Amino acid sequence: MAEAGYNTFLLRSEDVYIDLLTDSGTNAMSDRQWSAMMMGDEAYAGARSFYNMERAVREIYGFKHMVPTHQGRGAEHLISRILIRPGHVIPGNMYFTTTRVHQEMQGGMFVDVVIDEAHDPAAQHPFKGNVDIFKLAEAIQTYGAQNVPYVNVACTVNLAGGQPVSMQNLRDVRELCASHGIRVWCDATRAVENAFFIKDREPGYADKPVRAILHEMMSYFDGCTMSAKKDCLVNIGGFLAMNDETILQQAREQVVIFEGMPTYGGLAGRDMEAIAQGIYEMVDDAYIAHRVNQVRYLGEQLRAAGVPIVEPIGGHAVFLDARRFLPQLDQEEFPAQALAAELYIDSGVRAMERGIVSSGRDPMTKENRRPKLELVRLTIPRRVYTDRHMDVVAWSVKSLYERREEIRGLDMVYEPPTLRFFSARFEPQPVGVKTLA
Ligand code: P70
Repeated sequence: MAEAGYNTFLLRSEDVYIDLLTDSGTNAMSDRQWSAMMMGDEAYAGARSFYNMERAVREIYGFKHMVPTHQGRGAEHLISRILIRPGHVIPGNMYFTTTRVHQEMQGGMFVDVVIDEAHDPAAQHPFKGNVDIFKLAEAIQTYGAQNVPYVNVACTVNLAGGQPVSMQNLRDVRELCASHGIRVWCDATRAVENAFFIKDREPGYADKPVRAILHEMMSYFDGCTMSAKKDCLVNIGGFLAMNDETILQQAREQVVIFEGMPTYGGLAGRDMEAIAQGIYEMVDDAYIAHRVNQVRYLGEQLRAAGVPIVEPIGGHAVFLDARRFLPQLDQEEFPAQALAAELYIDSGVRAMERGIVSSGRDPMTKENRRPKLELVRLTIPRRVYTDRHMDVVAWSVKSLYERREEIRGLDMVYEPPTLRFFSARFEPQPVGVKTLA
């Protein structure tokens, strides 16, 4: 851990026992996906594999057009370049790191319009990722509809703890935006998990297949950015999907500069085959129920032991609430970073900080942003681990909780200029610097 600068991103995976850093690209592919990969058409242009992926996106998501990208941030880059101009404001249901960076790089500003409950780890709400319609209306009024190129709605909301958005909320957002002529874009990275929560929690959806729920969700959007590395059960890939042909045209113009031809966007033909097959597998009701319930299985064990976690338990990860876990530490002593490091030292389980380090600095004031949520994310890859692995993780977290008073804070000794969490380095605070309360 010392060699890795107390940053779990800097560990070698060989040195990790159970890897819960992320569910991104860490999925196990099925026999059908592997065999589809053997059929990859590696033509430079117009590959059959592109048309297979396009067909899957049309059928399952329902958007007319699709441009592949190397991963989600590639799609974010394209849509930000196409729609955002300096001075624009992009309301969204909580920030996501890469999404916001691309908005800011185009001279835009992200405005948070998620409901207040999303920022409170203990608040109980079945759809904690919902957009606050009043906050959104206020933002449109304050900045003027002409300065809002689109509203970006993530389903589920990663940094709120994998929390879903309700179908009713999507309808309400659509209606409000339509009345102002504003587009609505989806970050569909984990939309299948969101669809499962709608089935589970929203009246009228219990008997509908997840596939139909996802399709209805997407019908309220003009398009989506997608990191296929999550829901689509692959190791690499993404896409930008839309109905509008002008945006398609612009996306095709941009993608050749940054990713590759519009029929491969930085992906190999075989990658597009694996995504196409994964898109059909991800909406299997039994699969997605198992996936979300495995996350719940880990979360329930921690909750039963009194460990502070974000509730309700989300779709892709269990989030430890580092503020309540380590109340002796100030946020500037990086409690979530310190807790993730301790977990690795205890059991070789790798988690990820999602707090003040991830949040970065305000581009204007250069001060640390101090997010309300100071979390450690235990992210479950799809189709990789058994519930026995989850038992080991629960055991280790519980043992840390029992000796939580001993855990010290960190000092940041190297800070890169952007997306600092990926490569920042830390050192434990010297003993005696801070006396424990
Ligand atoms: C994670 C990954 C990626 C992601 C996402 C949402 C809701 C877009 C993207 C970008 C990887 C990650 C990214 C930044 C910091 C830490 C980890 N999330 N929207 O582990 O997609 O990675 O394919 O470019 O969650 O949560 P991509």
